[in-house]
Amino acid sequence: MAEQKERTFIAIKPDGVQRGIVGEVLKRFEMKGYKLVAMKMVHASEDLLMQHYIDLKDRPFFPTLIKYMTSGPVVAMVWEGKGAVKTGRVMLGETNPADSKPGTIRGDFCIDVSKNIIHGSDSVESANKEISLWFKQDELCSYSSCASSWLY
Ligand code: IDP
Ligand code: MG
Repeated sequence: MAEQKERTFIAIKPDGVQRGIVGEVLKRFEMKGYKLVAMKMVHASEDLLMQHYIDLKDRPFFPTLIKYMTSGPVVAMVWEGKGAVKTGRVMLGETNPADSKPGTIRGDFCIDVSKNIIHGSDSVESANKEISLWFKQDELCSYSSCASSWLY
């Protein structure tokens, strides 16, 4: 049962919001069978993004990345289910859309690494960190999904 409670943090970046890809992303995660436990639109602060991307602070593209991510609202979400972190990353595709296979979100909807439309946690540990950074505990909804017995 515990493995079905794995959570990942997914965020549609400002370009994904502007380009109208929010519904498509929601659809893919819903159709897969993952459970939406939190979602909000937020124009994130530089401070929040610096914390979110702290591991990349010494990379040459860091300032551009922060500027990109603060350039407009993002749609932040938490999805729950077995293998949500790893499978979520597979659904996203590679960091560089050029290396992403068709059928993945980045493979289907974007071209350049600097505008790759979506974020997904890369481990359970970073998912937990990111979820607590972006969401307050009371923003995470607790409910049972009627689909769960048909998925597991
Ligand atoms: P990830 O988003 O697939 O986990 P990371 O290596 O964690 O990839 O990088 C975070 C984000 O930084 C990427 O999604 C992308 O938006 C941006 N990024 C990564 N590498 C480059 C680059 O070489 N140039 C510009 N932006 C980059
Ligand atoms: Mg990453």
